[in-house]
This record gives sequence, C-alpha cells and structure tokens, in this order.
Amino acid sequence: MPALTLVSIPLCPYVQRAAISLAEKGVSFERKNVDLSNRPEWFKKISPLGKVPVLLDGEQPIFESVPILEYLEETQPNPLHPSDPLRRAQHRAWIEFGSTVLADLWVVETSPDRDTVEKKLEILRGKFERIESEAKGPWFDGEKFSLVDTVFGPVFRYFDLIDRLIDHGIFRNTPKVAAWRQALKQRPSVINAVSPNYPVLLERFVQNQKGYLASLLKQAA
Ligand SMILES: N[C@@H](CCC(=O)N[C@@H](CS)C(=O)NCC(=O)O)C(=O)O
Repeated sequence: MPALTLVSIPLCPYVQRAAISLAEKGVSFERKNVDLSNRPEWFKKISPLGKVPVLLDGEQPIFESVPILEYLEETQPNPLHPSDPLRRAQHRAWIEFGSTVLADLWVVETSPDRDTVEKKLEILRGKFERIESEAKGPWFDGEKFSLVDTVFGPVFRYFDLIDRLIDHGIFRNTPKVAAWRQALKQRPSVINAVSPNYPVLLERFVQNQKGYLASLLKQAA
C-alpha cells in the first residue's frame, strides 16, 4: 500500500500540481476524494483551512500545495526544482505568479458580470505576455520539466473551455507560451492528473456557478 495519500477533489488545480509532481517523480500514491460541501470530521482535523490538497505521509498531514511540493522535493527522487539557489528562488516566484493566474481564472469562471470577466481576461493577457519573455521551451526552463510546469499544466487546461466560448486572443502574440501550453497538454503526468471526464465536470461546475461564462455555455448549447 502506498505511504502517500493525496486528499483531493476532481477539479482542483492545486491538487493537480501535487499529482503531476508525484507522477514525474515516479512515486506511487493513493488519491482520496473528499466532499467539500459536506466535510467529514477526519478531513476537518487534517485541513486547518478546510481546503484540498492535503498530503498524508502515513498519518502525518501536510496542507497547502506549495509546502506539499517542497516536501516532495526534499523526500522523493527526481528533483523538479533547479539545483542552483538563485534559479530555485526564481522558480518559486513563478509558482506564486501561477497562483495569481489561478485566482484570475476563478473570477473568469464564476463572475456574473461580463465587464469583470473581460477585465480579468485583459489582466491575464498581460500576465501571459510577461511570462512569454521567461518561457524557454519546450518547458518553462528549457529541457528540464520543473515545478513551474506542474503549476501551469492545470492553468492552461481552463483555456480548453474558455477558448470555445470567448475569442480572447490571449495567446495570439505569445508563441512561446502557446507552444508551452501544447507541450504540457501532451505530457502524460499532466493528462493523468485529472480523470477523463474532467471536461464534463468542469463544464458542469461552470454551469452551476451561473456566471457570465455559464450564460455563454447556454448560448452555445
Ligand atoms: N492555497 C491553497 C489553495 C487550495 C484551494 O483553494 N483549494 C480549493 C479547491 S481547488 C478548496 O479546497 N476550496 C475550498 C474552500 O475554499 O473552502 C493551496 O495552494 O493548496
């Protein structure tokens, strides 16, 4: 039985980071889904913020995705962080940048207000233009897949849905980012971080938010 358990929900991009890292490291783990609308007592005990992911190493919990990634770096084989301290610190900063992108995407998925969504898409355009000058290809930092890639695999997945509904053109002037997105889409660890019915689940989630994106889904149906 694997010693590591990743407490999850099916759609969470922060859970996916950890799942991608574990797969890249070749470490077997168990995935245990939890119902966040009705958190069981055992989950409340191990998750002080009530959030997933939580990684259980045996019975010891670690909450928050970034400490989980760092713990896996320190305890498991096949490092994904660079060995150079300066570069490693820079990767940590880009991971934080990726988290702000996820926060912007959350607004895009859920806001009822068209104007708010369009403003967020403009902010996202600026962020991807900024990262265009950093991304080396095929992965963020060149030939070696890194933790920054584990963060952006789940980020780009949202655009598979958004692209169908809005002609945002965010990647039109960012060829390196566009190629990076395609490379991540084909990486087995990224593909397998979610179940095959992820697109259906995401669409259902967006519909349930009853936001602007949900109204576009309805029109497209
Ligand atoms: N900063 C956290 C964010 C995790 C997070 O927001 N998880 C969401 C699911 S994707 C969650 O559990 N939300 C429940 C809630 O906010 O009540 C991390 O990096 O792990």
